[in-house]
Amino acid sequence: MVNLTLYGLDPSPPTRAVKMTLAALQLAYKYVNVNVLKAEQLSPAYLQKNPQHTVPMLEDGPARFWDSHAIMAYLVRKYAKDDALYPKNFYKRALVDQRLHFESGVVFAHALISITRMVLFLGQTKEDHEYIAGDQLTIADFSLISSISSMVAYVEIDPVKYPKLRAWMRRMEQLPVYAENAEGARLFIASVKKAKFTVAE
Ligand SMILES: N[C@@H](CCC(=O)N[C@@H](CS)C(=O)NCC(=O)O)C(=O)O
Repeated sequence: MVNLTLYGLDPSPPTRAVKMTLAALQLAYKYVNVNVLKAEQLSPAYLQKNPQHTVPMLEDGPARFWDSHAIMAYLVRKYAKDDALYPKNFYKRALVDQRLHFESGVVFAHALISITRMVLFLGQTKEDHEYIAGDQLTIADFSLISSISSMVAYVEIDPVKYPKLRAWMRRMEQLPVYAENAEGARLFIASVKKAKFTVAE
C-alpha cells in the first residue's frame, strides 16, 4: 500500500514541482502544511525530521528525504508505469538531470541575479522541442515551471523576444497537473508584489 506524506507549502516552487509530479503519477498522499513564512520549519519536531529545515520533504512509509529533485526522481522510479517522466536512456536522463541541476543551482538558488542568464539560456537557446529536455514531458518541466512561473513576479518574459520560452510556459499551463502549481504561484507572486522587491540592473 502506498503511504506517502508530503510536507510543504503551496507558495514554495519546489513543493509545487513535487505536487505536479504526484498528480502526473496519480498518487494519493497526505499533505502537511509547513508554513516557512512563519518559520514552522524551525520547530524542534520538524528539525528532528529534517535538520536542513527545507520543504518539500517526503515520507514514504519509514523512508524520509528532502529536495524536490530527489523526491521527483524517486517517485517516478518507484511508482511510474513507464520511464517517460524520467527516462532511463543514458543520454535522455543526462539532459533531464542537467535541467534539474540548472533549476536547482542557477534558477532557484540565484533567482534574482541569474534572471538574465536564465532567460538567455531558456529563451534564446531553447531548441525546437516541445519540452525542456526534448519532445517528451519530464520532471525537469515540472521543476523549471515551478520556478519560472514564480519569477514572473520579478521579471516579465517578453513574448516577442522569447517566443519559444513563452510557448513552453503556455503549454505547461494547459496540462491538467498545472493545477498543482497555479494557485501557489499566484500566492508567491502576490506576496512578492506586496513586499515591493525590485531587481537592480
Ligand atoms: N533545492 C531545494 C530547495 C528547498 C528550499 O530551499 N525550500 C525553501 C522553500 S521554497 C525552504 O524550505 N526554506 C526554508 C528554510 O530553508 O529554512 C528543493 O528543490 O527542494
